[in-house]
Amino acid sequence: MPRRVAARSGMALILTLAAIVLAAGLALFLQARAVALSRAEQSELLRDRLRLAAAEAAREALWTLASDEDLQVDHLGEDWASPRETAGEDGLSTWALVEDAGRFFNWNNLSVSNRATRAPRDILLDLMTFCGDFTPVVRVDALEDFVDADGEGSYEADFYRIGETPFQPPNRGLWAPAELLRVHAFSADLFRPRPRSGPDDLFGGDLAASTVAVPMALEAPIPVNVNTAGRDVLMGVTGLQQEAAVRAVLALRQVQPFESLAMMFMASPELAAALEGSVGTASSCFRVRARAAMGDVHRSVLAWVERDAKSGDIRILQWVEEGG
Ligand SMILES: [Ca+2]
Ligand SMILES: [Ca+2]
Repeated sequence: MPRRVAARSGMALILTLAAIVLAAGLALFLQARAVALSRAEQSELLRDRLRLAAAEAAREALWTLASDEDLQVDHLGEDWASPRETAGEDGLSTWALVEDAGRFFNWNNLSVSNRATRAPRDILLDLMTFCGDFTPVVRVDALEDFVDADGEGSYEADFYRIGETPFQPPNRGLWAPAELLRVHAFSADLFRPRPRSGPDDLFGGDLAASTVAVPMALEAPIPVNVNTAGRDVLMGVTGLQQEAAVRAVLALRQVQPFESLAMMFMASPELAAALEGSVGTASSCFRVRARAAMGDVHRSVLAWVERDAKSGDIRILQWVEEGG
């Protein structure tokens, strides 16, 4: 029956054609999938490579910090304080920077007190005023209760139990500056850079650039380092009446870093007395930021470390990796 054979042949042909089309489609699909997979694998490999390169850049920067020959004095002219950059032929670049905590005011200083002439809260009140916040008292009170160990105060557990999202204040130091936004009366606006009307603008300080949250339990406030702190921080620590003294400190340390507080006492007895217990000439906590990039992919590391004042040994307090 030729017709049936013909029909079968036709059917067979259609099936064969369909199979070929399907096979071709499958091959294309598999090929596309293989390319996609290998791209994913490649970018995974690149991210891993950048993560390692960023960690390595941070490690090298910390190595320089540990090799600091003078642990009694820390200033911006020392090797560890310079940013480090590398650029490989394959397009992989790294960058790392070590900064001492003494360059900034540590928010967590509010969790402890000492017998300093200027209490951490007084310093913070002046620093915030200097940064253009003219009603800092409520914020400083709230932060103090947030980070201090006890539960006595106006802004403790009872205060946060009401409201839309009740929570328990931690009664410990902040682990990251972002935690500040949970503290009553703090908002992101406080940390936005503001235009400064001039170099002598008395209320033009930059709060975000002047403060850190050192993730470490404290026995005493971390002192501000007179050799590394910027003008804004020094203005806060000395109080707003001491502008001339701050200018003198900045000028003197340009010539030679302060090797001891006695040296600062000779330069300005009044200032040295006002700052007793709040400042130092060396630092023990440091922040390292490192980044590795290739094209538009990067990985970064932010770490906090503590350096032993005698041996120079470095202990990692916090290590955070990020990437994009
Ligand atoms: Ca040093
Ligand atoms: Ca508390």
